[in-house]
Amino acid sequence: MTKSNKSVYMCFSTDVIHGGHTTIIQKAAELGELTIGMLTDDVVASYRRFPVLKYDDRVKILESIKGVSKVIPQKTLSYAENLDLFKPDYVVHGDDWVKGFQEPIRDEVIEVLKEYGGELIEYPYTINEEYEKLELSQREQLSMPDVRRGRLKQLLRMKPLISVIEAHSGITGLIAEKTAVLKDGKTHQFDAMWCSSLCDSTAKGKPDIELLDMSTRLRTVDEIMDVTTKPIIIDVDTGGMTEHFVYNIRTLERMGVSAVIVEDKTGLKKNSLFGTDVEQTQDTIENFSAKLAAGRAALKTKEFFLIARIESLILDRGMDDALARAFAFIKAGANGIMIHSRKKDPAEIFEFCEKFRAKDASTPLVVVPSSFTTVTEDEFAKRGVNIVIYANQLTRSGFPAMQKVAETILTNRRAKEVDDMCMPIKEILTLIPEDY
Ligand code: SPV
Ligand code: MG
Repeated sequence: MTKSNKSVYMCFSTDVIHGGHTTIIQKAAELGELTIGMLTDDVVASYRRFPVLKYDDRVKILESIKGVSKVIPQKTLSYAENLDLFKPDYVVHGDDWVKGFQEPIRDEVIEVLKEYGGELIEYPYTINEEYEKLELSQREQLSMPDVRRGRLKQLLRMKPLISVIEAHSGITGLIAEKTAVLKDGKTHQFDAMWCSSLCDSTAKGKPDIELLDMSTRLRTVDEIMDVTTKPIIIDVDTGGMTEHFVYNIRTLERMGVSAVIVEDKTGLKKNSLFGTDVEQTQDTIENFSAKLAAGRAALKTKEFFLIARIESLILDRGMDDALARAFAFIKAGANGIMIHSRKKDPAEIFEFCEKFRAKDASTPLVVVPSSFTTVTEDEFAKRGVNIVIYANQLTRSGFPAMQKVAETILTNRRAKEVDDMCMPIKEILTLIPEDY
């Protein structure tokens, strides 16, 4: 076929270029002048996995391939914006998107093409074991401590808001790693995992009073790390004695954890959501600042976050106290602030964000909306929040489901009545692929 004056469009995201890609690029280039829409890093991270090669490098590679005329950014998974702009005669894709996750994207492409008389051309997609192995090795790289640790910082640069869900075991880690939804042409995945003291303790049938020792907490982190690639933020409660805290955070940093959140309480820690119903003691600004400074000095990398958690609103100590602490803790060495509240009304959280951001435009701000659940991520982002942690929802949803099944079996003295409440046997057997 000779090259015509037609225009052709393809979308790429990959950081592993293989023969399958170059073959389809060649075929597309034979149809006309080929433009590649390269998915931006934030889109790749939300749809597939964190890109090992960043946007600029991926563009350079594609530009150097014979047949590619130019490479432009595609800023959403949806092709609509670029198709409207360039109105290519052809869109080329492998036929692997006919079914599955990308089906609605394909449907939209067909619709947009129909509007101006463009055509979709699909070539058979070849599954090649070598390519699959390449992809797997990229994923393995992402799980290595040095790569994983730095990804939280990279994500904060890439996206206005990081969405984090709790994980307390291998299986909840996999849910955090793999759950994805497609909505309005955009994909959503959790960016990172929260290793919650509440959920880690609950999973072991223990109260959330800093009872689990650090070895047990590290074991949970290791279990999650073993089967996932996303960054981990760990809740280290009060951090314990400063002399122990400095060792523990260095261990976490070396393991590839990206951030610790340490709260400004002292003595016997109780869960914050008890508020003032139980006795809880807030540390002094001086003591806690000294703990943070010691922690900062112990760390080895620039990419690790030491996030100070402020309990002033939880303990009804007021906004001024919360703000004074935030600025003092940053001065002492914290490079992130978590502000907590147990109120359903987000007003005090919003007020803190506004007053904090008036003086500090860049330090990452973290919230845990367990009580103020009505606020959307977009709203948080507008108010200057950088990290939203869904701290306990997997535990709170899994536990009642199991309890109901246990009660139903006891009531009926057989398992038939719970058949529909349970995942089919076949699915549980294949839930975890053996080659993960
Ligand atoms: C946790 O998840 O363990 C937390 C957050 O510390 S909260 O339970 O809201 O205090
Ligand atoms: Mg906790």
